[in-house]
Amino acid sequence: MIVQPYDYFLIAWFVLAGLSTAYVAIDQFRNNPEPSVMRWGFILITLYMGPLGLLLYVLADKEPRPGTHEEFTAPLWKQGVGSTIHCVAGDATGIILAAVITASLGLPMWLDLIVEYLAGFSFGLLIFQSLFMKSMMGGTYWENVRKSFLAEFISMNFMMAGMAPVMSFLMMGRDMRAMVPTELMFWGVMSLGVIAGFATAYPANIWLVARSLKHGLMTMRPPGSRFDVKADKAEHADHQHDQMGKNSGGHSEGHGGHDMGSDATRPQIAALGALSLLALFTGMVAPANWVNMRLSAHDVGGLMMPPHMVMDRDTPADAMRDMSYADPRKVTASYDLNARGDQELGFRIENGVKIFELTPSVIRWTILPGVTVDAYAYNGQIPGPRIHIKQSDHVRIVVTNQLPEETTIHWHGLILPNNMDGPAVITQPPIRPGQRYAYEFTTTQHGTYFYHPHAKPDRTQALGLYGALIIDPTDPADEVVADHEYVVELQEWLLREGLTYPAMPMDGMQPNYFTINGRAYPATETISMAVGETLKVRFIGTNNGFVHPMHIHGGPFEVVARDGETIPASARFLADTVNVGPGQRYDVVWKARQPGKWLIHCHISHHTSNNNTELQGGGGLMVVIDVK
Ligand SMILES: [Cu+2]
Repeated sequence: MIVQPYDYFLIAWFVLAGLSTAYVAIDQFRNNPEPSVMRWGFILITLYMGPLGLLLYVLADKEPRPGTHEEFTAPLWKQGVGSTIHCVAGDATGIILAAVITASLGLPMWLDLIVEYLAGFSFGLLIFQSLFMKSMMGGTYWENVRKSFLAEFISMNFMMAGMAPVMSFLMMGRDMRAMVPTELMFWGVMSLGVIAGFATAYPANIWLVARSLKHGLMTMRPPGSRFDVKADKAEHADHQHDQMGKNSGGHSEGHGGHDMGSDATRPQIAALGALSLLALFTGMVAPANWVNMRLSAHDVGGLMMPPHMVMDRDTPADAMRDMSYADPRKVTASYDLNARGDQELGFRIENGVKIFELTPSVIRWTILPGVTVDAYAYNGQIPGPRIHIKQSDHVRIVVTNQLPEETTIHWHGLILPNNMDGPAVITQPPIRPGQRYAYEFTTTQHGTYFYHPHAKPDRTQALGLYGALIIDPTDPADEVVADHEYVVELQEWLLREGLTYPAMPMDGMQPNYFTINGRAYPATETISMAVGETLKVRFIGTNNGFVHPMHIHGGPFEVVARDGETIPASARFLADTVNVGPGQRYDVVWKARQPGKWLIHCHISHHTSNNNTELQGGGGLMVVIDVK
């Protein structure tokens, strides 16, 4: 599924890569007079480098007209391409196979790179260079290994010097789908890595091939085959050492191949070898200055980080998992503006016990016209359904975890048995995905409470898990009554590039949307009342990050309860703003003194904007009281 715009590019890229590879494969075997090892080299390279591989093939290797391959491939730059392809095809195959295996095993990134290097080098040297070339070069297998070792070593070092940082930075970058072989992003990074490796290995290959230390492109015209065409101008290519088999249609005649006959000096080879090692070391080690190379695909594979989140070489996997997006591919239902959160939750009664069901799952919720969040929600609602019970009720709340991660529920402010309190690990094992857990207690208090997860609440509550718990007193005289009642549940959201991250008060994680009861103004509800009537607002700090100074226009309100506890009449006080901190509740009674549109809003002005924009006079934490 498409998560980011570049996913479209990746799909297009791999379609092109597939078509390009098919073309190269067909053309190589039908029309190009080359030894099989080079055919496979170009086919693999085109598979890895897509249209770029095709471009290299047609520019440097594809015989333009019958009998011209020798002459066409003679220029040094083309020989360098052939030499690089020969190396990269084998090395990259080894590296990619190793990368798939190390990702599955969950090896840390630094070890991945070492295994990949060894696998790439081994595959390139032992299979692609020595095994596939033996039939053409003659000699024993181990002679071939020995003779091609140095050139392959230098080329591989430069190749990995280019490929390693691409893998490190992109796999451990924002989009860590790149660590998972079942994701297109993984293969995109591999492609880009091979392209980078090709580019860094190419200059050295030019020199190696010019100094007869490595093979370039070759022509092969077996007698009697359809390639057995007299090459008309093949003599022009005589300066190329490795125009092996030209005109003869046969195998090496000894002037190419591994009979180096190179004029390169030992100091030259040593210097190039040393430089290749330095490049290799830099490419393998330098990224560790920026990314945490100790992490593995098992730790962080598939995560997506918000832009500008602080991510450095010390950031642990746990922090990355905590701050990763709500995966849109795990969304099970979508809700538009007609859906409502905070709906009173129905129950059944068994043996005098009120039984409620809460099922957290991943949903898509509309907070504004055209603005959706991928959220964690109880029963497909944001806020979660309102549990409305009576003081002295015996309740059982059965939780079925349909989230992709662990959860628990904490009943904020309630007096209950310790093992019903909810803190994961501390009072209960977390409820794993797919598991059920029942909370059971008898309420003794009354007032405004709420529930929320206590397993990674900084992540999962920030993604939408919270709901009101309103408990009516057994003695109606204990209730502070008003003509109207409105519950305000606050929330902060971080929505970037169409993806939802858990908002947190830390760098890169600050929220940019704010909701009351799951909607941002102007999509919030309007409260209708008449002059002279009273409104009881129950403010609930269901949010995680900020103290919201909640203010009501049109005159002061009376603060009648705090944190569920009714304030004695003599101690109640007038105010026009209450600081509603995370977890806090304030019940206030406001009187409509004059007709008109009066606002309830947060007094941190940024919180009354939607991604810093204002619409119809504001945004975010704003509700209109329409007094007639
Ligand atoms: Cu605020």
